Amino acid sequence: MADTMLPSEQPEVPSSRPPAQHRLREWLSRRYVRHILILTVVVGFGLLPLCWLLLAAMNQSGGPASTVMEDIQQTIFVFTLVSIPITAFVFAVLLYSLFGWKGSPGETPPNNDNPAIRSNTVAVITWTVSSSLLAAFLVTWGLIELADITADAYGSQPTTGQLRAADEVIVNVTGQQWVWTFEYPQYDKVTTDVLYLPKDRPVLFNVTSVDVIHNFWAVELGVKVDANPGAITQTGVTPNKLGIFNVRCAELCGLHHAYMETQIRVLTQEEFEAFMRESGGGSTS
Ligand SMILES: [Cu+2]
Repeated sequence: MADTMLPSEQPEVPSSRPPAQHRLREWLSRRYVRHILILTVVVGFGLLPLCWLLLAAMNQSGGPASTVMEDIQQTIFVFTLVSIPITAFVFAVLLYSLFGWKGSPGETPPNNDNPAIRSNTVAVITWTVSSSLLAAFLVTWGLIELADITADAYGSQPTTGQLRAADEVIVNVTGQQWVWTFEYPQYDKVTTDVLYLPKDRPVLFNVTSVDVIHNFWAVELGVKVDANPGAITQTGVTPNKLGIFNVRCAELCGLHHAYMETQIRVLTQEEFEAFMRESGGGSTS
C-alpha cells in the first residue's frame, strides 16, 4: 500500500523516525538554522549596550537618590539583560526572513517539507525547561526585590500611621489640579511648593488629593503612589544623595497634567533644619 504513495504522502510513523538527537543534529546542520543562530549571537551582543543606555537615560537627572531607586534600577537592568537572548532570537528570525531567505525566480517550493521540530522531544524539553527557568528566575528576583522595596518604603507596619524611626520626617503631600504642596507638621506646619528633604533621614509621606486622583512620583527617589481624594496613602523613603531631583504627577489628571511637576531638594540635615527655621518652623522632632 505504501509503495503506491509519493514520498511526501507517506504518513509519519513515529517508530520509523530517527532518534530525536539525530533529528536535532540534522536540524542544526541546516544552513538557515546556522545563520539564524549566528545572527542571534550577533544581535544579542549588539543589544547589550541597551542595558547601560537604559541606566544612563534613567540617571540623566542625577539619580538614583535612594536605595529603593537603586533596587528598582538594578531590577530593570537585570530584566533587560535576561530578556536579551529571546529578543535577539526573535530579531534574528525576523531579519533572516526579511533579508536572508531568498528563492530564485521560477523556483518552486520543495514538495516535501523538512521534518517538523514540533514533536522533537529534545527541542521541546530544551525550550520548555529553559523558558521555565527563565520565568522562575524573573518571578523570584521580582518578589525578593518587591519585598525589599516594600519594607524600605512602608516599614513593617504600613497601616499604623506611626513613625518607623524616632528621627523620621513627616511630609503631608497634597495634589490638586495642577500643583503639589508639602506640609511639615513637625515644623509648625511649614508649607512649601518644593519638596525639601534631609539626606539620610527617613521620610514618611502622607499623600492625598483635594480634587481628582493624582499620582505622587518622586522620580529619583523611586517613590510613586496614588494621591486619592478623601484618603491618605502612606509611603516612605530615605534620600541618600544631595541634589535637586524631580516630582511629577503620574496620573492623567486634567488639562495641565503634564505641567504638574516640581523640584525635590535634598539638603544636609543642618541645611534642612536651618531652612525650616527660616520658614518659620521651629523643629519639634
Ligand atoms: Cu495630577
